[in-house]
Amino acid sequence: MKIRSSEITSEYTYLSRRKFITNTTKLMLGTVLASSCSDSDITTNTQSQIDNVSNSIDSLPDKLTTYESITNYNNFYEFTTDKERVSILSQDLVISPWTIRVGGLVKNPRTFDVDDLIKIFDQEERIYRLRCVEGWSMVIPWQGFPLRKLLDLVEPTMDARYVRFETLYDPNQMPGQKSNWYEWPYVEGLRIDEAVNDLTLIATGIYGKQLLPQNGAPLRLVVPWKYGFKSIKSIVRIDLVAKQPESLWMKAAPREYGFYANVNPKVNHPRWSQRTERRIGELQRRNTLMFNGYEEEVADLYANLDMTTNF
Ligand SMILES: Nc1nc2c(c(=O)[nH]1)N[C@H]1C(S)=C(S)[C@@H](COP(=O)(O)O)O[C@H]1N2
Ligand SMILES: [Mo]
Repeated sequence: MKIRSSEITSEYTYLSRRKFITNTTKLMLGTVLASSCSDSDITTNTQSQIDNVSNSIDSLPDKLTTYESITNYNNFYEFTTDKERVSILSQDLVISPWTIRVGGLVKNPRTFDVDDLIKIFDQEERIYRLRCVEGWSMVIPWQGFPLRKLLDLVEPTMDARYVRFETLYDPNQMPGQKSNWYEWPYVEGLRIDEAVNDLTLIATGIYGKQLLPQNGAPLRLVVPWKYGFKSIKSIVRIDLVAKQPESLWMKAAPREYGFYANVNPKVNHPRWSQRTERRIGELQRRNTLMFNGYEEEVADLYANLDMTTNF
């Protein structure tokens, strides 16, 4: 009788091994492409600030969004729902010292100081599209490390099937948390195979500079094929869990926001079309791409999922 390797190792171990192989292949491809795509003036003079940036695995022909726009047009409801005021209201967030606890269904639960964590892993550059469910998008040159590397350190057990993320809860520093429109803290989740996918990043910076509070300093998730709200900011806690986590948005508007939230131009939001998007810095709207343009990398994760809904 044939035994699938997923039955004799944990799902986690199985998936990470598989993903490691694709990772190596793409890294090689990235080295060739990366040289043609750095058209930003900020990149040139700040690149030296990070000593160990490897080449992007996902270089894009799209023009980068300016540092100015990325850091001044933000969604971070813990501060305000006004995108142009997040950068002002978040300036005093204390981002150092900062600890992050990684636990739940793992063999080695650990609490990391963020400064140590950043030293453990090489920082890679990844240029990704970010598509907000509201219908705007950006192209952001992140630095960070694959979430998979962090999960490897804590060794998820056989029962771990999902990853749950939580943002800092501190209404004194985050005035938006005084509103009870939402159930704080902000929570998000991924299926474990999504979490170990090559594209899934823990970001620590943008344009070669440390992340600013408005972008989710000191550590935020980036899942480029999903709507932006999945990319949870200012994470203090990551837990491996058995059941699908319920996110803040699923609780706030269960008929509008599902768990998967994969970018899909064919599935409209109940209140607006998702067929096109406004790229910040451009005049014409663009067509929204399936999985935000990452179909090749992620479509096989959803072979058994109904793609006519977003839930
Ligand atoms: N904790 C937290 N994370 C969050 C949000 C938020 O309000 N709180 N907004 C999300 C949404 S809707 C988007 S589009 C992105 C925006 O990221 P950016 O401001 O860095 O572009 O962050 C996501 N992560
Ligand atoms: Mo968003």
